[in-house]
Amino acid sequence: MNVDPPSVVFGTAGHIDHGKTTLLRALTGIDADRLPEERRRGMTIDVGYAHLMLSDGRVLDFVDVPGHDRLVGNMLVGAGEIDAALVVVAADDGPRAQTFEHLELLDALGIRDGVAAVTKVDAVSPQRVSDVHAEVTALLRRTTLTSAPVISVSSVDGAGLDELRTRLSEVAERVAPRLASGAGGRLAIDRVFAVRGRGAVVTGSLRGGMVRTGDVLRLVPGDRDVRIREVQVRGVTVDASTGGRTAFNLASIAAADLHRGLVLTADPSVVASSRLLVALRPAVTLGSSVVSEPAADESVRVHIGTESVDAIVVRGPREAIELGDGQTLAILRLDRPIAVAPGDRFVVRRPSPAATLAGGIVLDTAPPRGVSRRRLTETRAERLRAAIAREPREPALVDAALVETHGAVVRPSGSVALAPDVRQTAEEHAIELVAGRARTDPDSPAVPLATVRTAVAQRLRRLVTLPQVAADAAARDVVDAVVHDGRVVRDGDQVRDPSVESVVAPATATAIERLLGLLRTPTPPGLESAARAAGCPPDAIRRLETDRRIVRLEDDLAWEASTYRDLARTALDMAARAPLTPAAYRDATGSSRRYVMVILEDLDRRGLLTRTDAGHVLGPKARARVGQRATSEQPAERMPS
Ligand SMILES: Nc1nc2c(ncn2[C@@H]2O[C@H](COP(=O)(O)OP(=O)(O)OP(=O)(O)O)[C@@H](O)[C@H]2O)c(=O)[nH]1
Ligand SMILES: [Mg+2]
Repeated sequence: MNVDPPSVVFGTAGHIDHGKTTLLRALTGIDADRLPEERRRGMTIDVGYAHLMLSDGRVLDFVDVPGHDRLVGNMLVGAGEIDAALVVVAADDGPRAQTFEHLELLDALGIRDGVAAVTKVDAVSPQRVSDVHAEVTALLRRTTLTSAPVISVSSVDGAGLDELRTRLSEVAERVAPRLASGAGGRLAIDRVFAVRGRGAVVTGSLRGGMVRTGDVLRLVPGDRDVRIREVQVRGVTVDASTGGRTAFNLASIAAADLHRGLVLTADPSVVASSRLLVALRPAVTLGSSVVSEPAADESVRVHIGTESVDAIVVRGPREAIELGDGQTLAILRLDRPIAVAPGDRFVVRRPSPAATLAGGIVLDTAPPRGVSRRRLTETRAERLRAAIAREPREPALVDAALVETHGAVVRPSGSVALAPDVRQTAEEHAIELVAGRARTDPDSPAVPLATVRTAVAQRLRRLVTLPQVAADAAARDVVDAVVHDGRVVRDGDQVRDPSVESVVAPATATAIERLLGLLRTPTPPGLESAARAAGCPPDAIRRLETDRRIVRLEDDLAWEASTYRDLARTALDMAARAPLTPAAYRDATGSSRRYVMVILEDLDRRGLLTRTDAGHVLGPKARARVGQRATSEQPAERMPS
């Protein structure tokens, strides 16, 4: 397969008419102003694209943006998909409003790599060039682009272009290793075309992994599967793209169903969400306007990837947490769900009067609700932020930090990851429950497994936000763990404290066994007289009943549990074949009418049998069970082909 390494994408930035598009044309020979209106008016309106083939075969991609102050939204579409910046300042004009504004936005997005070009040096004096050069250097110092080199160029006579190419190439070399790995390809759509006879084509900057022809990607939001019919990189059909400017021809989806801002991805961490836990950093102010941080519950516009959406910054008491570096925690409540993943960078702007308020990074795309919100402490938030900002990203660290802040995370498989402190509390609860029984009731220290699991599940749901099914699964796991490491001993479907065996009064244990022996028959004696004969105290009988070791259907009538189960199974087996009469059941079990009537009534009541004139037939509950068994046990040759 013939694939190139991922290319670094540079985004232009700078004031209107400062020569961004002209510089790209001089560097690459490509006119990024492709719209007729752009060519007519000599200005960039929407994002444009160009690329530069270096002498060593590497390719640099460029996203060109408009400098017009009213088109800052389009500037942010471009800036949302770049790895590095090409900041352009005209030598005649010097830094102007959108120079400041674009630098603020790049800073908010955390763009640290790039080059600045002072253009139009052919039109001014050398002194002017060196003044503007110094001004630009000083400006960059105040932003994340603090170490970007400043190069003086002329797109008219070509002065400085070789040096600019060299610097761009150096930046690309430094940035490229960051692009190599990822959890799966991801392309934020910036353009959509309907191509006659071929369907929908989308373009964007691919990141995070390779995408091949024939791959199926998820379209987010919507979670629709979309097959990649064809991959193009800079207009050439290829087997796969590893990253950089990429176009996909998509099968079985109409262009009308696609738009800028949607994401195509194989990365499972990209989800549709409208509620995000984020770390915000106040925007740097380079222009004259002084801007305050977004106030709590202030309406703002959030720009993320090629998407933008209205949002509210929520900073409730739980989120009132200061992180390091002047960052603060907040919840962004978006107007609608957008595609987002932990680690995504974004810009928060105030629509009117227009201002950049903050930059930020997404920490959690499904922040805790309910009791788990209590877990959001400064330590945990900072640990999560550090794990997400770390380069290269260690998914295991991020995952551990998320489990820590939520307390419990349900995996796609249905299993539950518990934070260490939650697991410990749950384990201690199980152990204490069993030990408590040994203390308060030494004669009968065993606790049914089901009782312990239920108690642990309840405890878990008081500690962390978990659906019941997940809490049950987690509780099962916790009890298994304490059994496994010997802190609780399991006997069949009962558990007991490891220390109690010797503590049980032997006399009581013998009495219990004797009573169970007496009840291990289809026709047990009266319970009261049997207990007396066995020497079994009343509280031991109650315990046998709650622990389901006996089945008590009347005050004075009980069977040993497994004996009763056998009798019930016989009834159901017979009823499955033909309506079951009390007489036939009595004969089959060697019982008497008094006993079988009690059992049949019990089975009727539980829906396992239904009484008809002809006899008892399988009830709704039993039919459901038989049905399940029949499906799962159906032999393969009888499966419809
Ligand atoms: N003399 C001279 N003129 C230049 C140079 N670079 C650009 N220009 C002129 O400056 C004008 C604006 O150039 P563009 O490249 O369209 O500027 P831009 O930054 O892309 O503008 P927007 O896309 O609208 O933000 C054009 O008339 C160019 O010919 C240069 O190096 N020297
Ligand atoms: Mg332009």
